[in-house]
Amino acid sequence: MPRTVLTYGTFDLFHIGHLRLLQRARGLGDRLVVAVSTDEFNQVKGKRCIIPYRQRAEIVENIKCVDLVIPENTWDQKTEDIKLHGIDTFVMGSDWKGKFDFLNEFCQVVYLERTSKISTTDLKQKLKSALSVDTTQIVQMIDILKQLKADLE
Ligand code: C2G
Repeated sequence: MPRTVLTYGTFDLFHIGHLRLLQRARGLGDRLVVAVSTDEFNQVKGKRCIIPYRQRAEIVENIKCVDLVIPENTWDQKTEDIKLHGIDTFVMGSDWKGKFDFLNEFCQVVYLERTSKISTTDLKQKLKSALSVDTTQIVQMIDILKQLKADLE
């Protein structure tokens, strides 16, 4: 009997950590179902995404090791999803260790070690610092340009 694996995530600014998690999850079975958190549900989780749900779902859908993408709308849908899709193994990254042990009643629960040194939060931070320019510098530049213009007149 083919084994079906299920995992959940936001997958915002898709990176190597996400890819490795999906590849290893798929390696635990023959078919991989991925529930991608909707933008509305992320608000419930206190997360604001850069990439909107439709695009995150399309990106995950087109990852080779992914067989089906479903929306994640609530915390409580997991038991229903497990029954609906005939799930054998539920997988999450180690940052969720122990949080979903209650699902052992319905299927095997596996936590996979996170990929180190990469996260969406870090990427956002790096982008922010790269984009944040020092306002005093801007003011100085404007002064120099004004002076230059005055000199040229
Ligand atoms: N992940 C990983 N290594 C990283 C970053 C993330 O293995 N460096 C894993 C996470 O552990 C998770 C998956 O990639 O299993 C998706 O991560 P997120 O998009 O951050 O998912 P999250 O917002 O935590 O959503 O109901 C559960 C939630 O929807 C999980």
